[in-house]
Amino acid sequence: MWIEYFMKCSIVVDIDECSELDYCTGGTCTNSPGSFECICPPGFDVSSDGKFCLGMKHAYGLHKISISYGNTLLTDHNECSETGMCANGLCINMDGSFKCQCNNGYILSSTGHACIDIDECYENPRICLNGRCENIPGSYHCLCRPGFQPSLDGTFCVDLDECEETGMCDNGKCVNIDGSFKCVCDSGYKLGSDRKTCIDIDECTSNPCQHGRCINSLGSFRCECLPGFTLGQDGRSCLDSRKDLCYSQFRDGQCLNPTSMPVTKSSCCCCTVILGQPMGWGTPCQACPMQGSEEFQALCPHGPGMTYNGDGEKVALCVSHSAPNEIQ
Ligand SMILES: [Ca+2]
Ligand SMILES: [Ca+2]
Ligand SMILES: [Ca+2]
Repeated sequence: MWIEYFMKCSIVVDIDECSELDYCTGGTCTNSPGSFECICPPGFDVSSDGKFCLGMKHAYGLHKISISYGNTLLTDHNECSETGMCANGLCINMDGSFKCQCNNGYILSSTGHACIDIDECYENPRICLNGRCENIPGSYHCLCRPGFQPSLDGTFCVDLDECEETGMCDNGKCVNIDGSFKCVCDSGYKLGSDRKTCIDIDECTSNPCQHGRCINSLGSFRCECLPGFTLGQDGRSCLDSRKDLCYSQFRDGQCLNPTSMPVTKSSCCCCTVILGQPMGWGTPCQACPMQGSEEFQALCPHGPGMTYNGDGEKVALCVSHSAPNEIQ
């Protein structure tokens, strides 16, 4: 009945719906003769009958609207229900609006409808110090240079302490340096081709033992001298330095006719004049090596008549000593 009453009287008396009936609360209500227009604020939909702005009850606490629509739930337009909203983020619907809460590593696009990856490599040129930055969706990687490793938080590269690894620089000392390391090898060792182990130097390849035999050992070597020779203080030279009596004859295990002065073995035994039998030298007395033997060659490398060191005069002593025997 009351609706009919309004219709009849509208010709005469316009009702201002905007001020009298709480229509269009929260929106812009424009009264006109016999009607009105409701324009809702951005983000809010106007009800199908054009009288209300949906969802404005929350913003304004207006019970009259909810009463007018009974138990019908009135909401604003939910942008979050649309597909593709706030990609890489969380869409949060709000009365009359919405917002995108972006995931870590993402930033709001210019439209505000999506979250786009932050290119950390571009944003921060100093990122991934000592390495190369590789941008990935939502994050980035540091590809570290050789000798570096990612820092705990992964934002840059720190020196790798190679010396903490096992088996580094055996037989030497490992020295860590920025971006690398080096092995300082112990004496007698050299750096191996892998550059992280120290290997024994074979000193014998350079023939360090003069007139002796070289025996290589780990980290060192030694020279062994031939019988009758003594190793010099340098540990490398075998010297014919021992002096003892020289005998012009060695016969039946006996040494006969000694010199008056002790001489070295080569001064005695490298004689050229031998009476078909060996001479003798030393204590206990031993036979001199026979010419042509390997032992003679080692003792008298310069040949008969010359000492081990190539000195002919010293052998002359032996010659002069032997000469009378030859004459006899
Ligand atoms: Ca990124
Ligand atoms: Ca290092
Ligand atoms: Ca060695």
